[in-house]
Amino acid sequence: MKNILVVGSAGQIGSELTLALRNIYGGDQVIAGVRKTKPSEKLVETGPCEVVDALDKEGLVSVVDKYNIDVIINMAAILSGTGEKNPMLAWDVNMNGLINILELARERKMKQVLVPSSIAVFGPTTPVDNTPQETILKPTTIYGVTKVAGELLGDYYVKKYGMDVRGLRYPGIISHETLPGGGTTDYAVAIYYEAIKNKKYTCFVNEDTRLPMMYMPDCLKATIDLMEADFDKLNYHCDYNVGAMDFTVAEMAESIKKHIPEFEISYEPDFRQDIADSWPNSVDDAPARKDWGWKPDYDLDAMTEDMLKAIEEKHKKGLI
Ligand code: AKB
Repeated sequence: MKNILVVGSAGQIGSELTLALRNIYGGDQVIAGVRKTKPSEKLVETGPCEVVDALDKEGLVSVVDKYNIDVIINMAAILSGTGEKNPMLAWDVNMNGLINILELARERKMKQVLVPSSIAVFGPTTPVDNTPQETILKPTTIYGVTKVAGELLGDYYVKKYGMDVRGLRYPGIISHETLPGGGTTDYAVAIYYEAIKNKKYTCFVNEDTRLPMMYMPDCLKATIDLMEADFDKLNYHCDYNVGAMDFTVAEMAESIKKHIPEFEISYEPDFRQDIADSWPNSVDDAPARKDWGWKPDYDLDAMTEDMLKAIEEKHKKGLI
């Protein structure tokens, strides 16, 4: 039996991951840790919710002890766009929050810690196509800097203290339950909402921008499969590349037009263009496939069909 705490449960990945874990391990076994954001009804109804701030170590300790937590998942982060507007905040949340969690896990001898990473660890000097697992990590965003440091820190706790710390380099994650906030890849979610609501979208990166992306069901599968993988089979710990699909914004627009022919797209690149340009087009995830059997299910058109259907439903119900 595991008692899992998800820090950052109200966020884009955290909200759906908490529900997916509750389906597997039982509602009472998975504690939703939320900071200021009001948790969704689904989160409140399906299991315990606690106010948790990764920067408040005492508060973390009391929740961890109350529920006998032995697995902790750190989904709290300041993403790339917000990070460039407030680098000190990104450093504080992403580094001090992480070290609080790792130290607490060490002190309480927890069974496992999940520390997410991102394609933001790569930078303009990294090979851009099929980016290898082992490559140059010289990011030019503060978010990327904290993610490289986070990978190294997690690996250090594995080596130094014999702990089980794991993590994936998430690509842009696309979903229709909870909106992402403050990331560069947020356009790949916003485009679907705007296609349903207004039949048009103005994108903040240009039409040729190609980035690695993943649909939420694959993101949940990758996360849970890595958590459940046999530790002895892992050749990496906190930095697995995971690929699913990659496409340009123009290709996304074409995929949407198959369902909404009148959809129009225009482009007004802002500061996030530079961030997107510093990240890979696609990643090589051969070690994840070999070590723990990673294999995605969704491609662009399958995802588009699903996203538009789900958002259309919300629109009809007046939820968006
Ligand atoms: C962002 O755009 O900052 C994130 C990420 C790729 O980690 N979605």
